[in-house]
Amino acid sequence: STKPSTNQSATEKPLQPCQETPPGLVGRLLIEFSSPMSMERVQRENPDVRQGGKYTPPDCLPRQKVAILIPFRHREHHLKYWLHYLHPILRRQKVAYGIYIINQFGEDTFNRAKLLNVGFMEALKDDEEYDCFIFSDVDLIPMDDRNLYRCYEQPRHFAVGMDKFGFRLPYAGYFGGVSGLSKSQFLKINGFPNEYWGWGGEDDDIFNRISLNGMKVSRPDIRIGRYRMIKHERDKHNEPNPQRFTKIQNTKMTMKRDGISSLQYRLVEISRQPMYTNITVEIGRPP
Ligand code: GDU
Repeated sequence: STKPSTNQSATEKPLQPCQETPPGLVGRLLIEFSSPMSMERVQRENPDVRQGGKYTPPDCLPRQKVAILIPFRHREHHLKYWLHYLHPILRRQKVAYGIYIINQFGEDTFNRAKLLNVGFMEALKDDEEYDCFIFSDVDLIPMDDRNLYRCYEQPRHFAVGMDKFGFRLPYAGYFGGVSGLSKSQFLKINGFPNEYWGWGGEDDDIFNRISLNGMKVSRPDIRIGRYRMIKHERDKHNEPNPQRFTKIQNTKMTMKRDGISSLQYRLVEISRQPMYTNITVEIGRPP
């Protein structure tokens, strides 16, 4: 006889691989941000999420282990809604996952892409079995659970139809909002750029990296890839980066030296919360 695996007792049948299309999906969802939300409620409604925001399907063997990385600073209010909506969706999607908030320490200029590079490194330190990385803004909620948060043959862009863009792609090469790369896809493009400080351009640079390395972005159907964004004022210390237009012209030259290979940061704190893992990090400031 074989040894029982961790989520199966000796008397039960061995677990089967999770189905390619999870059977319990519900399709289009009602997403709203007017009713108040609390972390206590999120915890109460998601008792099967483990400390640090981890989950493994109890009834089948998941095909991928997904780290979900959220660039973050001063958006606690949004985070509650994100966790409230995403934990049940991800559970229905039958993936093994962990949620990581990559929190930029201090008040220097925000750097989304560098935070996501840190998230990639730190998630793998936490669990070397992650083979898929999904990068999500904290204020974007999918409106359909058939938009499967996992990795694909090609780098994935999930947020194709955001409400603020009239549920359409704003331009063909758009890669912002929510995206996902397998570990090997991410390493192939040397990760994300570290040198985009402030708002804008880093998503286009990532799109360029993908194309320049012979890959092609894959996307869900526009009717399924719909998103609601929680409305907010522009944050402090994340002003539009005036260098972004020239920088995205130079991806071919910069991607080899600027990326996961050149990443430097100082960890401030890792704390395991019931619904997520918080990684606070000092990433420096623009030169
Ligand atoms: N963020 C914070 N705190 C901040 C600034 C940003 O947490 O002070 C995080 C949040 O997760 C936020 C994300 O960074 O959702 C993106 O920042 P904004 O919300 O200011 O930017 P947009 O809503 O305009 O985002 C769009 C895309 C992003 C990214 C960005 C350009 O959805 O993925 O490409 O443009 O930098």
